[in-house]
Amino acid sequence: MSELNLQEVLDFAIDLAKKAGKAISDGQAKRFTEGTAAETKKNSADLLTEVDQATEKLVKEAITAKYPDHAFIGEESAQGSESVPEGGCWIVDPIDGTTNFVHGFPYCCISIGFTYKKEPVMGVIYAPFLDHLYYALQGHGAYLVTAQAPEPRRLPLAKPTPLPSMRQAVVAMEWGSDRRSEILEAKLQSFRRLCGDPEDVEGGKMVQGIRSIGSAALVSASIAAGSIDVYYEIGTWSWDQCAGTAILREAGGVTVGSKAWTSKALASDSMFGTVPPEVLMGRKYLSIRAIGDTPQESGRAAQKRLIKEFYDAVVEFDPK
Ligand code: LIP
Repeated sequence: MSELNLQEVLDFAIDLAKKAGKAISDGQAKRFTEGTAAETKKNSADLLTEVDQATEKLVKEAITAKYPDHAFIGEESAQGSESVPEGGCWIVDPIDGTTNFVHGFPYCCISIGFTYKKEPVMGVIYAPFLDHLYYALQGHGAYLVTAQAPEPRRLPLAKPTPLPSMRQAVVAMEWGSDRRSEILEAKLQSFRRLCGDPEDVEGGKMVQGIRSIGSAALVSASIAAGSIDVYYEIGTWSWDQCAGTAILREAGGVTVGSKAWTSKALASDSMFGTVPPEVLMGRKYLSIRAIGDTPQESGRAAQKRLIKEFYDAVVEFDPK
C-alpha cells in the first residue's frame, strides 16, 4: 500500500474525468436529438438515465483495469451499505446533478473521489458543459482549469475574506428528492431561520442569499473557489461528497458531519483534519469556505464560530 503513487492516481483520474465528460456530452446530444425521457428511481424527483449507467461502467472498467486491487463505490451500482476500506477506494458519481443533465442546465459533472487509509486524499470534478475542471491532491493544493483560463489556478481564487456573521454568507441548500412532510417541515424551518429578518422572524439570520444549484460536487467546488460560503445538505451520499470534500479541504475549507459529531469536533481541532469515514458515509454534511484572519480572530476560529451559529439555526433530520 505504501507504494501507491498518488500523483499518478490524480493524473489518471483527470484523464478519466475528461473521457467521462465527453461521454456525458455525447450522451446528452443523443438524448436531445432523440427526445429521450428520463427514468425515475425512488420517485419523480430522483432521476436516472442510460448515460449515468454507461458513464459509471466506463469509469469503473478503466479503474478496475488500472487498479485491480482497489475498491469501487459508484452511485449506480452501490447498495448504500458500503464502508470505506483501508486500501485505495474510488468513490464516484458518474453524473452528479442528473436532473440538471436531463434538463440541459449546465451544472452537472463527473465526480471522482479517492480514499486511501480511509481518508479522502484526491478529488476530481469535471463539468463538461462548463468545461470546468477542479482537482486536488492531499498536501498539494486544489486547482481549477477552465477553457478561458487553461493554466491551473490555485483555489480559493481570491484571498479569503473575513466572514463576520451569517449575514454576509451565501448559503447553498437543496430540496433533495425526499419530499415527505416531516422532511419538508424541517427544511422549511431551516430556510426560514436562515433567510429571516431577525426583526420579524425569531432566530432569523438574514443570510445574503440561498442557492440550490442541484449538484453537491459543484457546490463544494464553488466553496473551494470562494464563490459560495456555506453548504448544508442531509441525504446525499459519499459519491456526491467525496471528491468535493478532498478539493475543499485543500482550499482551506472544512466539512463537518451531524450536529452530534460536530459538537464533539468543535471542542478540539479534529475537524481541521481530513473527513473521517463516519462523516463521509454519514449523509449529513455542512461545509464552509476558507475564511481570512482578522486581528481579532483567526480564520479557523471564525469557521468554528459560524459552524456553531449555523447549527444553532437549522433543524436536523435523519435521511431515508
Ligand atoms: C444530487 C445531489 C444534490 C441533491 C440531489 C441529488 P445526483 O445528486 O448532488 O445535491 O440535492 O437530491 O442527490 O443524484 O444528481 O447524482
